[in-house]
Amino acid sequence: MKNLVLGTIGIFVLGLMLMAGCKPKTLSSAVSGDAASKTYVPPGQYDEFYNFVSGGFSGQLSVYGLPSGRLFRVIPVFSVDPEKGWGYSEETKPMLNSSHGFIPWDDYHHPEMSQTNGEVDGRWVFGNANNTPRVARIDLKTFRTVEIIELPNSGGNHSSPFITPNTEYVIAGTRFSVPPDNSNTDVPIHTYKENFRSYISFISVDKETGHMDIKFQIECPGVNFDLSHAGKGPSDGWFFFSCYNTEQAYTLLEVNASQRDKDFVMAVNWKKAEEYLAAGKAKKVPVRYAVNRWDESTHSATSEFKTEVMVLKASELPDMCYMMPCPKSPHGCDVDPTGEYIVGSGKLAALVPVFSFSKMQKAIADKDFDGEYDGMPILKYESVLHGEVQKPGLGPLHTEFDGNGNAYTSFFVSSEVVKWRLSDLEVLDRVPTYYSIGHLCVPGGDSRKPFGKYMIAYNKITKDRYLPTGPELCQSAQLYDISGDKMQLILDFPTIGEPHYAQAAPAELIMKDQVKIFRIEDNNHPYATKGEKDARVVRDGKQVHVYMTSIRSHFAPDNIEGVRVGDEVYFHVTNLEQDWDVPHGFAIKGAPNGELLIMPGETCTLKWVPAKVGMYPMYCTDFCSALHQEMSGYVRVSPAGSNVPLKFHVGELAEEAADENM
Ligand code: RUQ
Ligand code: CUA
Repeated sequence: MKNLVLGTIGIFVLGLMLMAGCKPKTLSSAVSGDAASKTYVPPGQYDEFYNFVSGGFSGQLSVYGLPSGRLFRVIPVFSVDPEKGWGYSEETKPMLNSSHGFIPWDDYHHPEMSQTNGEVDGRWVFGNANNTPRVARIDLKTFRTVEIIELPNSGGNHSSPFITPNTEYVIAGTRFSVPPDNSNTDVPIHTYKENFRSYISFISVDKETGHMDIKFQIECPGVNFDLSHAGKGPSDGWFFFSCYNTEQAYTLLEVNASQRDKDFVMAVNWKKAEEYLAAGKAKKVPVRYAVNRWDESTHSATSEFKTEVMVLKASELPDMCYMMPCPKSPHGCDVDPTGEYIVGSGKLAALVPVFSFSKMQKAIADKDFDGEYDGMPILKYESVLHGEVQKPGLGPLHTEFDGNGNAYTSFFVSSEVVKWRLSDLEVLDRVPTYYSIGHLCVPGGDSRKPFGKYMIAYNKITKDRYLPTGPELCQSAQLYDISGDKMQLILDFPTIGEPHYAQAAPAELIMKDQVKIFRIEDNNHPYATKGEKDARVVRDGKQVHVYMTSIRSHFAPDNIEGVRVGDEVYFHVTNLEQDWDVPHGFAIKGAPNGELLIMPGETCTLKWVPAKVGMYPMYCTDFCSALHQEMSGYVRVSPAGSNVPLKFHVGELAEEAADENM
C-alpha cells in the first residue's frame, strides 16, 4: 500500500518536474521559414476551415478560422454573455434554466459535431455543461444555442457529448457518481460503494428538428466516466467509455483512485440496450430535469420540466456492458476511422494501449473473461489488445486520426504530440507543444472521414509564449501542418477561456445554409411590431409593454412619458431591418439587466423596473449608420401614483405637441 502510494506520488512529482522544468530543446527552431505563407490568409479572403473550440470555464464556444487562427465569434452556450445579450433578454433567460434554478455560468469541455454516415455534416455542434450536467445543441445555420437539456442522476457531465454515426444519440457519462436523484441522497459519503451510482444518458436526437430527449439511462456501479466515443463501421452499435476510479474512492482521489494498475474502458452494446428497452426491461424512475428550447419563429426560448426517465441496470442485463482492462487511470477514449481500433490513454501509463474491436467480439463470443466487475464481465486484456504503443511519451491524454492510418496522441506531461501508425503501432514523429497539451483536433478527426491537413494542439499553459497579462496568461492553441511525413508547427493563436476539445470542418460545409436575416413576415413573437405604424405603449396594471421598432437610425417610439416608479416596463424591440449584418442595440440608463442586441427581423425584450424618478436616455448600442449617435430617445419616469398620462411618439416637436398638455 505504502509503496503504491509513494509510487503514485513519484509519478506526479516527476510530472511536475517535467512540467515546470523542461523546455522543449527545439524551441528556437520551432517555426520554420514557410510557416507564414502557410497560415497567411490575405485580407478579404476566407479561411479554409472553421474551428469550434470549447472555452472550458468560460462556458462558451469560440469559432476560429484556419489556418489564420482569426477569432470570428464567441457563441454563448452555458454562460451569460453581455456581447450577445444571452441570458439578459427575457427571450434567452429560459435557456439557462435548470432544476437548480437559473445558472449563469458553467464549464464547457467538449464540442462534438453532428454526423451523417459517420461523416461530419455541418448541422449542429453539441456541448457539455460539466458542472451542472446538461447538454447543449448549437445550430450552425444561426451560430446560436437552440437547446439545452439537463441530465438527472448525474454529477460532473464530463464523458459527454459524443455521438453515434448518424447522430441517433448524444451520449453523456457522469464523471462523479452520486446517489440516484430518486433515492435518499442524505447519506454518509463513506457509503459510496453501497449508495453511489454512475449513469450514462442516451439522448435521442430528432433527425429533422434536432430535438433532444433522454431515451434511457444505463445505471452502473459508482465509477468515474471520463471520455467516450462511439463505434463506427463494424463497431457501429457500440460505445466506449474510459472509466477511472474503479477503486471507488471518494477522498484524495489523486492517490486513492490511482491504486489499480488497470482501470477499464467500458464497451456498451447500445443496440442491445435498445432491445432491452423495447422489451420492457427498463425501470421508469421519477426525476426532474429541464428541457430548454429556442424557437426561431418566436425568437424565444421555453423551459419545461420532465419528470421521469427509463433506467436499464448494467449489472442485471447480460450482453450489454463489458469491461476492457486499461492501464492506468484512462482519460481519452478514441475510435479510429475504420472503427476497428479503440485507443485508451492512461494518464499514468507509460504506453498507449490499442484495443481491437474484432478481437473484442471474439473474446465475448469465447467468453474469454477475467472475472467480473459488479456483474459486468471483464474481458482478458491480452485477448482484446491489438497492441501497445511503446515509449510514446508521458501522460497520454487524447488521440485523433488523419484518415491515412495514422494517429496523433497528445502527451500532457512531456508536452508533445506523437504521430504513430495504427497498423504496427510504430512511432513516426513527435513535435513539442508549448506547453502541457490537453486535447488536440484534426478536422473531422473523430469521424469516419477525417479531412486531415492540420492538427491543432490546445494547451493548458503558455508561460513565456505571449506578452504577459498579469497573474493569468492567455490560453492558446497551436496549428501544425500534417500534410507531410513530419508535423510542422505553423502558428500560435490565443483562445477564449481554457480550450478543451474542439472540432473543425471545411468552410463550405458550414457556409452553405447560413441564415442572413430573419424574415419579418415570419416573426411570430407575441410582442413583435412589424411596422412603425404599430409601435405603441400599452399599460396593463403595473406592467407597461413598449412595442418598439428600430430601423436606421431611430426607435419608434423614442419619447415615452407616463411611466411610474415601480412599473414593470418591457421594451419589446423589433429590428425592422431586412439586410444582412445590420443589428441594432438597445440600452437604457440605470437598467441593471444589461442591454439588447437585436438581429434583423428579430424581436428582443428588456425588462426594466425603474427605481427612481428621472429622465432616462435610451440609445442604440451597435454602430449601425452614419447617424447611429442620433438613434436615441427618452423615457420620463414620474413618481408612483402620478397621473402623468401615458404618451409616446416619434418625430413630434414641441409646436405639434403644444395643444396637448405635459
Ligand atoms: S478533458 S484535457 Cu475535460 Cu476533455 Cu482532456
Ligand atoms: Cu441602430 Cu446604432
